[in-house]
Amino acid sequence: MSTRGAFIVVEGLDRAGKTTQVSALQTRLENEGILCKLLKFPDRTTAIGQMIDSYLRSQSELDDRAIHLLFSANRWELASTIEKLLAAGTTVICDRYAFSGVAFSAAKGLTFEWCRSPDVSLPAPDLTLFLDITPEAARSRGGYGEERYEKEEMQRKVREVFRRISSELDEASWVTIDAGRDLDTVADEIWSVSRPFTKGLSIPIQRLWM
Ligand code: Z5A
Repeated sequence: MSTRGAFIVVEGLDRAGKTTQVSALQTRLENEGILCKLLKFPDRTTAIGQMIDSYLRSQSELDDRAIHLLFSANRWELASTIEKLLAAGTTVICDRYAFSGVAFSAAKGLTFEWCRSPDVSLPAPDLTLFLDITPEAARSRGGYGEERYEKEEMQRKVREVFRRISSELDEASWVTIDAGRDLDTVADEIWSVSRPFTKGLSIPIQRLWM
């Protein structure tokens, strides 16, 4: 098999610096001449994404299971695009993915197994970088905002579910990064962990939770 691009996901709590760090990683990849594409979930630009956006802003109400399935459908909308990009040799960087889906819905009380099921067999990340930050440190970055889940108690529960997710995954594909440090230190660690993956992979695209 010829080489393909790597699928790198950045996960973490609110204010952990995901958006800042995916952008820094994209810049480093481009500077090295590595083809890359940056994606973000939820993708609020699609019809499904607009329903999610309205829910997150508390402009609409939805059953917990219904919103969970919409978040998953939002990923399935882009699954074939991700596969095509990887097959074409492009490194795909993704700001949040299915792990956030499980973490936030399970934190609300839905069962872990039920939360995972709609995302089973999505393209699996080759590497997930979990930006870990304490709720206290996150608060010091400007406090929680206006959106539905931006509350300290919710973020604490989400952090616990992320711990469970990481304990059940292959250690080589899930790397926890201390995101409470300064921006450049975090960016340097992300780069050193990601770099080997960006040379191209010769294994087939893996399937999530299979
Ligand atoms: N959600 C879900 O329920 N189910 C799903 O399936 C998915 C998501 C995919 C929206 O996500 C919500 O959807 C989210 C999970 C749920 N709810 N919550 N919480 P989103 O990704 O659109 O929004 P977000 O995660 O809340 O993004 P955010 O607030 O923008 O956080 P961030 O991207 O991690 O941080 P940032 O924007 O890069 O940085 C935040 C601030 O900190 C900013 O001022 C930076 O300049 C500063 N910063 C960043 N790094 C540092 C360092 N190292 N030191 C100091 N200051 C820093």
